[in-house]
Amino acid sequence: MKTLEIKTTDLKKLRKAMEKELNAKRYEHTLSVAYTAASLAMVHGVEPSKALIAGMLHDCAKCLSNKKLISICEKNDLPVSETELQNPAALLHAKVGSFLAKEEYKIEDEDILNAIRYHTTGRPNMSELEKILYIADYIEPGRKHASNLPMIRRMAFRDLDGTLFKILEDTLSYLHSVSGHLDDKALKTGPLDPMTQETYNYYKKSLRKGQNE
Ligand code: DGI
Ligand code: FE
Ligand code: FE
Repeated sequence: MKTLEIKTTDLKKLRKAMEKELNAKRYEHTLSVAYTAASLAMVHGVEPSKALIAGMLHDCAKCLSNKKLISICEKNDLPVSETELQNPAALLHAKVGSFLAKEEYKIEDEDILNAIRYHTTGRPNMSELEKILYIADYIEPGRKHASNLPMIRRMAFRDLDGTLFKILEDTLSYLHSVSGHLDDKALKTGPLDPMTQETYNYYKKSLRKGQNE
């Protein structure tokens, strides 16, 4: 396992910065995600301190306005898709968060930066840390409304890919249900990001392949 040196003082600094940057509810969520991710990392052979940092910073851009999110992207040549423009709060905070993690909070570890970058949509062929952050964000103790939570929480400590797929399935079905029409592109939450669908397709195929082997 590749270890990452993280000083307690650094972690304390990040925590304080998040307390300042986020509203109270988002800060509580952040702490819960950080420690849930660290616990998952311990079970699945990933460096816990990496998971802790990824969790601590994953929503660092969540309390920025849509205008600010878009202007950070424009100023720094971060590409913004049509879909992201329609729901910047949900879809751009991960991309901008990853950018800020590197530039403001001086995180150099690419795996941590990618975990933050893809924590909302996932992506095909995710690293173990990327999966852990994606899952921790969904199962942290403060989450209450997602479907199948007790089952998904248990599963997360045994089977990362299966859990990831179940969450993707439930997220897609949630995103469609708020619109009421499975084929309605104009979802209330903004359109589906093609990456969410690609991630779902990828894991559906890879899990099926695993079962047939
Ligand atoms: O930032 P959090 O609220 O902790 O959670 P998150 O970053 O996973 O997701 C923010 C929201 O984005 C969540 O309600 C699910 C939603 N989401 C995930 N994939 C897509 C999406 N929303 C849209 N419009 N399109 C997607 O593909
Ligand atoms: Fe988020
Ligand atoms: Fe989150």
